[in-house]
Amino acid sequence: MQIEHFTESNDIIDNPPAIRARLRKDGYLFFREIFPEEDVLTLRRQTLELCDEAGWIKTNTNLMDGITDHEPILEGQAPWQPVYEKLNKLEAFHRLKLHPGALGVMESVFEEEAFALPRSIARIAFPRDNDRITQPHQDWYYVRGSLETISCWAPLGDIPEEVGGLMLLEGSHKAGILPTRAAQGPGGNTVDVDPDLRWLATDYRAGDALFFKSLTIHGARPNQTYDRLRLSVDYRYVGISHSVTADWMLPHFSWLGDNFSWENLDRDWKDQSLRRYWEHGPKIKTVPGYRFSVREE
Ligand SMILES: O=C(O)CCC(=O)C(=O)O
Repeated sequence: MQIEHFTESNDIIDNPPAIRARLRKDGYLFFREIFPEEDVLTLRRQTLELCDEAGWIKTNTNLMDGITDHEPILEGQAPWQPVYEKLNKLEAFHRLKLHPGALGVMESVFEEEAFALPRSIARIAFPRDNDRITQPHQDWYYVRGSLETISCWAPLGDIPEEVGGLMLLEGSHKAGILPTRAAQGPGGNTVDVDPDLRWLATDYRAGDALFFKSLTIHGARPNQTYDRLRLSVDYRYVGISHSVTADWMLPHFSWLGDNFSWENLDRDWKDQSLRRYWEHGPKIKTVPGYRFSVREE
């Protein structure tokens, strides 16, 4: 499959009309250095420490290289759950999405205050598992609420092309809401892809952020290495006047029970302004819960 590179939008970051026009045209915005590299690498280290505790990191290797010799584990599976619970307890994981760099871009897009959906998502994608990577899909299927919701995908550390990362189908948001069908991998669904459109990706670096519309088709690129974990986060944003699906006010995998409740996850947080930040800011409207069926459960 031919994959070309994203257009970088750093040159228009201070030009909100140009940002909106590009998002409308291409269905995505890609920026270098939106998040501070140091914050991203701290979160990478903390995540890899959890992987190490779980026995997923190869002994006598540099932790920050994220080298594994463990059999692949897919999100949702039993051994993944305690790791993800601990990851969800990390303040840095939830704080990153509130960085002014990302919020600033979102305010340019929405032309009003931006709201980061409380649910944060992290991916620990194993090598040697390419039959179960995220298949091409539209986030609308999972997120609902406002059709204008923007997803932000960010690498936790450098992700060279051979390690994979996210690829996106340029201009695919113009096709409307597409029918889904069951597929392997995170999310468990896929859509048909217009062969006339171009797949885009890049050599990701710590601090990069890829923003895209809820109808823009995207999926994971295969991890062609034998031993490198691919770590990333994905966050969602709306304008403060938009609506959010009630489910997205809850942690990711909240359907597994109390371990994935805010009461459990944010109990020991030191930063009180981060803890349930949506309860002390302007109120966001919610719409009834929609929960897709999770095949990995
Ligand atoms: O990182 C992945 O494999 C999936 C991410 C994704 O689909 C998203 O950010 O919407």
